[in-house]
Formats: sequence, structure tokens, C-alpha cells
Amino acid sequence: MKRTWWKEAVVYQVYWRSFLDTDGDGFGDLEGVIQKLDYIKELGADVIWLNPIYESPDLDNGYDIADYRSVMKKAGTMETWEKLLNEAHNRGLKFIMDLVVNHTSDQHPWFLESRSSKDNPKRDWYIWKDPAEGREPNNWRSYFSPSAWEYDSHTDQYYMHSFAVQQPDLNWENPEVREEIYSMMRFWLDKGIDGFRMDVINLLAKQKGFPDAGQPKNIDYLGNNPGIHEYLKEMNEKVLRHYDVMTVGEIPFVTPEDGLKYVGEDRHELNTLFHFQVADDMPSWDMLRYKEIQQTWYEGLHGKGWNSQFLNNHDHTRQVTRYGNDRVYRVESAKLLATMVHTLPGMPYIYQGEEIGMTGVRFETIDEYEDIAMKNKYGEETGKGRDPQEVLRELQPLSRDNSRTPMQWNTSKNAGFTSGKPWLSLNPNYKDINVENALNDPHSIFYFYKELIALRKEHDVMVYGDYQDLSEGEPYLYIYTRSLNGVTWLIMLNHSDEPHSFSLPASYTPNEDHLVLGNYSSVNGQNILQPHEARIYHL
Ligand code: TEU
Repeated sequence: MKRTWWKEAVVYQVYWRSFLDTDGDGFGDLEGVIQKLDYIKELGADVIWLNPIYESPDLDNGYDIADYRSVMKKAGTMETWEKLLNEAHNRGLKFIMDLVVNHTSDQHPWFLESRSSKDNPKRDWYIWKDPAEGREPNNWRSYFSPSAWEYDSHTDQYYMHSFAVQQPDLNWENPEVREEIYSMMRFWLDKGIDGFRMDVINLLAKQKGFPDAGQPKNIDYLGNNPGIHEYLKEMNEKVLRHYDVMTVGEIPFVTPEDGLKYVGEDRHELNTLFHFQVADDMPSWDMLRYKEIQQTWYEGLHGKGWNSQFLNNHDHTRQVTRYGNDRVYRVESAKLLATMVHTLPGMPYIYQGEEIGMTGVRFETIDEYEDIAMKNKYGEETGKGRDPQEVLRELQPLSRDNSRTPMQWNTSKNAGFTSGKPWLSLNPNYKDINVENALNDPHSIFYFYKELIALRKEHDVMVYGDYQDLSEGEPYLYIYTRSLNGVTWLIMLNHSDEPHSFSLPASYTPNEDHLVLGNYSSVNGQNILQPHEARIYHL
């Protein structure tokens, strides 16, 4: 496939509010990101993805935007943002921003106007419907609440919201809305950013006629509806293709077949995507399902479009806790998961703290949590009369706060994250797990990531190589090759707490001298993989 800079890149996601606080308000800030750019550079990442920094009431941590063209106070000022962009570019780092255009905050002036009267010129900028026999227009659920509709007594109509009540959906059918969004995108692109991560971008088009859903609990009716590709093609034509930038679409509920429609190189829509088959189908590790997902996406996109690889982000519990073993084999298993993500086909994403093996949390009471998705669900379930403790226990493992606790820099108070009161409690394990320790230990997870990233820079096979799974049906071992122009790499992973042996056809038997990277200091028997052992060979 055609070479491009972004295909070869490793992205580091900065959840700025939990990164580094420099003014003592308990929230990370843009100045904090500037101070840690050298750290990101040291790791070797190429691109920074910054979560939303726009003016916002901040009910959904910045995903409820009240002004697309200004910076929220907690984060800093436009001046600091510009300094951050410059400083990143000075270090050769690319910089992409979150684009959240399925919905705004209910405090956005557009929505305030829209709700003010039925004949307001902005009425049609959002999705308003009459009650159906005195009730919601249909039975759709939203992500964060039992109904996707909120009644507004002022005009006796409902508005639609795919997420919280405070996040009304924009009406993309309205050309004025689209032009306004395109102009806002140019505003940031003209400042010199290198692309966008596009929040739930496949939700923009709504089902025509807003019919009741057969299974109102499965909310996939919110996405991938007719019209979505016309919007994305228009966005590409009017905005994106005029800049040398990358785009990664957040695309829930998508199969490889439909995924190709978003990222096919001949389609001129997006460059790459996040699909959620792993996150949605695998509450915990499931080797067979994972291989199947990799296989079908590889076949679906091979030679035609580009994938992304990630196991966690600010919405999903930290990977070593959810998909590894953070109790007995934290270091080994963090390195194994890293090896996998960085050697499978697609762009690897690193979520801040992953590179030191940060783990999920378990707070004792609901009051210690901040995640609006979790809090709403807790209210909904306890409202049905369920036992609050039981509901809490049920929601803890996948609460979004698992990955949002502040970055653990050192052993000092609040892990060096803030001198004030942190907006979300720290994980108490910061005395052991922190950046300072990682940088002082040549065998740390951090340096393992650094090596993986450095290898990608030298070996095209990691980026462009063909993929072949040699371990289909095998429940613990994952063994596969990547091959390009006569070079073949063999990746061997034992995703389990027990040693496992394997046998490979002679042509795949590795020569011990050809070990490129491994997470155990010595190879213990050529045909046995230790618990959570990962090896990369050059055949
Ligand atoms: O998340 C959308 C979202 O909830 C999905 O990505 C979900 O994780 C996926 O479908 C798997 O089930 C985005 C943001 O990342 C999130 O933080 C926001 O709260 C949300 O959009 C609303 O803007």
C-alpha cells in the first residue's frame, strides 16, 4: 500500500485533565502537557492526540462543548494552546485534536437559541420532534440514559440526545450546521494541527423516520445510518483534502465490511478508524474471539484501508487490568499486550500511563467516582430498587474512571500530579508504579515500549507486512507472522498464567540468535513460553 507518514506513526493519547497540573487547581492543564513533551518524545511516539480542551460545562469531561473556538479555563488559554502546538512541532511531534460534532452542550449558544422557540432560525440545528401520544417520539435508548429524548415544556417538543440529556445532537441534515462545522474545522487546521480524532463520527446521520427499535437495549440503531457517507465525503471534499492531515474516526457498532466504507483509500472519507469489537465483545480477555476479530479486520481492510490497534483509552478500563494480569504478572503482561498491539497490522495507540503499566481502580463509594456514564447507570439501576452495593460492584470493573485517575509521575504527594486536591483520586499504588521508577529501571515497561516504537522506525515489516495467524483455535498462545519483501517476523505470545509449549512447522522454527525482542531475560526452552511471555523473532 502507498506509504504515508501516519501509517508509520505511533500515537500517544493525552488525557490532559489527568496528565499534569501546573496551577494547583487539581486538574491537569496545557502547560502541564508542554512540560512533559520531552517525556513523550523520549518514549518515541510520533503523534499526540489531545482530548477535548474546548469551552465546556464539563459534565462529560469536555465532550459537551459550549464554544468550539475557545479553550476552557481549566485547560488554560488559547495562547498556551498555541505554545503547546509550537513546542510539539519543534520536537517533531504531530498533534491531533478531538473533534466532537455529533452533539454540543445544552449550554452552547446554538442550543440556547434553538430551544427558545419553534420559529427561531436555529430551531432546526438540533433534532426536535412532537410527542407521540403524549410520550417520547420513539423507544430509543441513549448511551447514558434510558431515553434518547428529552422533553422541553417550553415548546412542548422533545430533542434527541445520543449521550447525556445535556448533550443534544446536532441536526446534520441542515446544511447551515454542516457549513458551520466545516468552518470551525478550518479554524483549527489553519492554526496548523495535523488532524482529528473524530468522536462518534458514524452517529451523525440518523435513521430516517425515527422508527421504534426492535431491541431498544442494543443501541446500534444510533450509528451507520444511510447518509453518513455523504456527510463524510462532503467533509473530506470541503475541508480535509486541502490539508496534509490524518483522521481517525471513532466508529462504534461496525463490522469490517462496513468499516471499509469509512476508510477505503478509494473512498475519500477517513484515513483510519477505531472499531469497538474488542471493547464491546470482550469484557475480559477472550483469545479466540480476539484472533477472530484480528483475522476478519485484516481480511476486510487488507490492501484497501488502514486499521488502528488499541486495548484501552479514556473510556475503557486499563488494559493490564482488563486484559492482562495486573496482580501476579503485571510487568510481563503489560509488555505482552504492548508487543501484540505494536506488531498487529494497524496504527498503535498508547493511552497515557499505559507505558508504565498503570492499573484500574476500585473506589469504595459511588461518591468517589466522577464518570457521568457510570453515575447515570447507578442512578437508573438503584432507582429500580436494586441493592446499591450490588450495583456498585457490577459497575466498578468497566467504569470509565478506571483509566482516568491521574498520571503517576513519582512517589511524592499525589504522585507529583498536583499540589492541590486532585479532581479524581489517585490510584493508591503510585508509590510503586510511577514514571520516576520506570525511568530508573532499564527493564521497565517504559523502556520496552521505547524499544517497540524504535523497532517500528527501522523495520517496515511492522507497518506494511502481511499478517498470518499460525495459532488459530489455540486458546492461550497467539503466534503469527508479519512478512514484507522476503523479511518475516514471527511473534509468539503466551497469554496465560501457565507455561505452554508449542510446535511449529520447520520453516517457522526460529533460530535463537534471531530474537529481536522478548519480555523475559532468558529464553527458557525453545518450545516453551513462560507465563505472559512475548517474543519477536526475525526468521
Ligand atoms: O465515546 C463514545 C462511546 O461511548 C464509545 O466510544 C464507546 O466507548 C464504544 O461505543 C464502545 O462501547 C466518545 C468519547 O470517547 C466519550 O468520552 C464521550 O463521553 C462520548 O463520545 C460522548 O461524546
